[in-house]
Amino acid sequence: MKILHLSDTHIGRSAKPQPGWSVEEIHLWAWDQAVAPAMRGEVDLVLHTGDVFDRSRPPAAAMAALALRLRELARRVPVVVLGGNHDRARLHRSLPMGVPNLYVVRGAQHLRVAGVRLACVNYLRCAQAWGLAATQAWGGGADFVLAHQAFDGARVPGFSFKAGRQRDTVGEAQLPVGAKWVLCGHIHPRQSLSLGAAQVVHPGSTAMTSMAEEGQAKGTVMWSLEREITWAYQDLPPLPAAGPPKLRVVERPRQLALI
Ligand SMILES: [Mn+2]
Repeated sequence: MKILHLSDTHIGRSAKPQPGWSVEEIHLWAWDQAVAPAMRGEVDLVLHTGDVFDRSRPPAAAMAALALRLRELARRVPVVVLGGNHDRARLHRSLPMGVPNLYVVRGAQHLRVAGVRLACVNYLRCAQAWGLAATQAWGGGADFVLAHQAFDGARVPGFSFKAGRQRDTVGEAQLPVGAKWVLCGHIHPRQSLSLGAAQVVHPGSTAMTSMAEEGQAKGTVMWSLEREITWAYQDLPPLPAAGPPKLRVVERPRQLALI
């Protein structure tokens, strides 16, 4: 089976709008590119590891645009969405309710979706609290841990996270015993790191959110669960210079023939 893992879509923000593109259009375009394999029916499960929106109270237009996309996506494939530090605890209020196949994590939860066991923990400010929540979400065992944290050894330009130095940086001691794969958001340059017996995999953000991210490859991670579990980064295509596809207002139906 295939799992599409994306993260940090920060709908509603961009530090560097390009000519012909608005801030919102860049992030929605990146979203559409990121989930394209799922829309084509090529994956069995989609996992989003947090910072869906850029703010905990997103603009109404951003919520509407994403609601439309999530409904379409969840019609094709189950979707699990985790809350990041930007979403805070309000994420479930910013996403459509009652959509079959759309799972929005509240706090810490153990989910079984598409036959995969997921230990899901929304962002927490305290690594110790994260450890307790993760152990609860782990339950009797899970295939993947879903997180939105910095883990010991994660890097951003000019800085390395170290457990014990920052209150919310998670160390090996806080991982549930037996955890092998951690699918993680929060760190925008894509990277993977080893933490004891576990591998922490960050797909990174889908579009630039600050100038510090200039030049970084943006994309998602595709997981493959066959005899063994493997994963690979997927690059998003570069932003088309021509700008986003525009919706056109049709005043009279017969004008359709002219488009
Ligand atoms: Mn983020």
